[in-house]
Amino acid sequence: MAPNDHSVILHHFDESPFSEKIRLVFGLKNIAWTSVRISRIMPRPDLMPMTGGYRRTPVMQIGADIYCDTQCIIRELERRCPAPSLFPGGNEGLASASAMWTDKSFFQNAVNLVFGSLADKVPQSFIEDREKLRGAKFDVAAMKAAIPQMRDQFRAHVGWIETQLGSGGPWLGGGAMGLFDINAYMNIWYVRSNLPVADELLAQFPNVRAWETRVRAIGHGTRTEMSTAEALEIGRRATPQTIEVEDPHDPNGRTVGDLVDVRPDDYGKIAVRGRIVALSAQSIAIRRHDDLAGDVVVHFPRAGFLVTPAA
Ligand SMILES: N[C@@H](CCC(=O)N[C@@H](CS)C(=O)NCC(=O)O)C(=O)O
Repeated sequence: MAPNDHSVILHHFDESPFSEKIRLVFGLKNIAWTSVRISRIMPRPDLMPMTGGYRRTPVMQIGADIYCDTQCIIRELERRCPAPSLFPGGNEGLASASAMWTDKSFFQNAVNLVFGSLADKVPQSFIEDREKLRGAKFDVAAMKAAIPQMRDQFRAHVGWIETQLGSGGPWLGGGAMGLFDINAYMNIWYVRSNLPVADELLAQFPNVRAWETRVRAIGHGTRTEMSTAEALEIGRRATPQTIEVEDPHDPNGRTVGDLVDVRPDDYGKIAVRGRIVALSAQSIAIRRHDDLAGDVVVHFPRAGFLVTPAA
């Protein structure tokens, strides 16, 4: 059955840990979604017209509304599909803020551990692509040399999960699975998927191992495949659905209609330019036009992103 223009499309690749977070949200909420598999490295000629250059993975598309970054994707999924909630015991602030731990220091630790261990097996084309992404050397030899320290740090991060599960459980937020679990699980999944030594690294954490099995059992909802070209065509035909929302408390006096550049503050710092449609403390949506994608609205989170007036 052909998905309609308002179904949820995820642009992702199977090995992507950030995409695994979203696939688990689909599982938890039992969402039927459309999978568009993108290449692990650039170019992504059917996706860039819609994002305006944002190149990180995953990206969610609903018609001509494009959601960048897992923070933003998760917020939108919770809004559209509120049950079951990602915040079953409350704790929405804490669970959301946990991404600043899991997606940054914990993730960098896991990345260094994975690529340091794969070292010689990492293709040169991948290394070159990720150097462009980082704007810095992707030094697998240095990562290999740092494996002992990365193991120490990985153990410390996993130790927090073990302690938390031991003090309540069976989930990180208490009695039901939620975003806390999905955020924390991402890096464990990533290390497990890539390194046979994961068994040894996790051996001393019985709570974590039992919890991992419970998280995995949630699955990925119902997945249907679509090509990148079909997704672009859906974007081109659709009209963005985002309504205008001002933020009277914007610290910089920004307002709907302002022309701005939005970019990540850590890596993949490509600016996407557009006119503000909606603003809040946690989100910004900008309207842009592209010859291939037509009119689109691109959504970003605020934490971890820079918004600057377009020069
Ligand atoms: N903060 C972003 C990080 C996403 C991220 O770093 N994804 C990795 C893949 S898992 C990536 O973008 N790699 C480079 C690429 O796919 O172009 C998010 O939450 O979505």
